[in-house]
Amino acid sequence: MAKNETTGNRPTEDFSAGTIAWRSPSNIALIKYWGKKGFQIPSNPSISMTLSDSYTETLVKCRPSQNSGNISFDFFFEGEKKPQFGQKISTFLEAVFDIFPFLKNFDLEIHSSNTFPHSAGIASSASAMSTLALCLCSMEQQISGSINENNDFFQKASNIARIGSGSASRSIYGGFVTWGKIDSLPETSDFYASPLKTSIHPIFQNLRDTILIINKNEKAVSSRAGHGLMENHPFAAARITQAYQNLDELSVYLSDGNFDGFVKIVENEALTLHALMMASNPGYLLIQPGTLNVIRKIWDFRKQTGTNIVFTLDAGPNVHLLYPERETKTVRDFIKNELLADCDENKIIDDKLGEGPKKLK
Ligand code: 2P0
Repeated sequence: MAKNETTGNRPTEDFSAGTIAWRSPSNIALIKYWGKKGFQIPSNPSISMTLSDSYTETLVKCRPSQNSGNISFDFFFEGEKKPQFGQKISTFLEAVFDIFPFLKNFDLEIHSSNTFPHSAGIASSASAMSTLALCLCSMEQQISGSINENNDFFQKASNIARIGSGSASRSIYGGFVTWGKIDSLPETSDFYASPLKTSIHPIFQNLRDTILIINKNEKAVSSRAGHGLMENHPFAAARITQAYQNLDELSVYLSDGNFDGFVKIVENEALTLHALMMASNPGYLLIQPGTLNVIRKIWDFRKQTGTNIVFTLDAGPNVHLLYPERETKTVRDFIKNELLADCDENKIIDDKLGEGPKKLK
C-alpha cells in the first residue's frame, strides 16, 4: 500500500468540531532501521522496544474552517509556538492530505508536550509523529461515525505515522515491535509496524532502559540526512544482509531467553549503526568521548560481575542501558558509582518496556 493508496472510511462531514488527544511513547530500536528505498520504505526490517514513561501527548482541537481548501493549523509545543516544529507538522500534514481530505474543512489547534525534556538529546519524532497520526485517525473515525479502535485503526495509524517518521510507525504498539517486510512473518509489512508475535521469554518481559544523557545538544547530522547517506553507501548491501540475519537471531533469543545472545546482537547493531555513519560519504561522528567511556565501563563491568546488562545507541551520543528488572539495584549502583560522571549534568532518564499508546479523555 503506497502513501496515497491507504484505505479508510469515507468521511460523512457530520463531525464539525471537537477535541481529540492521544499519548504515545518513544521507542528504541534493537535491530536498526538505517537507510530507505523510495518514500519512507525501510531498506531492512527493524525491531524495537516501546518505552513506557518517555512519551508525547498531543491534543488536537478542530473547528470548522474559515479558509476552505487549505490545511490550516496552529502548533504549540509545551504551550508555546515553535516555528521549527510547526514546519515539520506542516510537511507531514501536506504529505497525508490526500489520505485525510477532510482536513481542508477544519482549522486545527495542535498542542504537544513531552515527558522528557526536549533538550535531553532524546529523539522525539517517534512519539510526536505517532500521537499526531493517532489523532488524525481518531478524527477520521469520528467523522465516519465509527467508534471502535480495532486492528485496522492501529494499522492505519502506523502507516500514517511512518509517513511522518519511520521509527514512529513502531510506537503505535507496545512491547517488542517489528516494521519492514519479513517473508517468514506474514503479518509484517514495509508500510506499517506490527507487534512481534514471537513469544517473549520472562527475562525480557520486564526489560528496563536507563538512558544516559552524554550530551543533550541537538545532533549535527539529522537522521533524515543519515538515512540519505545510505544511498550508494559502500557497505549498504552487506548491511541489509546483516540486518536480516541479526533479526532472525534476535527473535530466537527473545523467545528462548538467551541473554548473552541478546547482548551479542543488540551491541552489534548499535556499533554497526555508528560505523555506517563513520563510513558514509561524507563521514560523520555522533558518538562522543563519553559514549566510548561508558561502553568500555559496561564491557568491563559485565565481564567482572556477569550482570545481565547491554547497551544500545540511537542516532546520537546517548547510551541506552537495557537490563532485566531483577538487576535494577546492581545496575543503579553501577551507574551511580561509575557512569554518572560521563553524563551531561549527571542526567539520566529511567524507563522500561511499555504498553503502547493511550487515548486520552
Ligand atoms: C531506528 N533511527 O530504527 C533508527 C536507528 C535512529 C537510529 O529511525 O527519516 O526519525 O523520519 O524516517 O525514524 C531515526 O530516524 O527517520 C531512526 P525518518 P527517523 O530507530
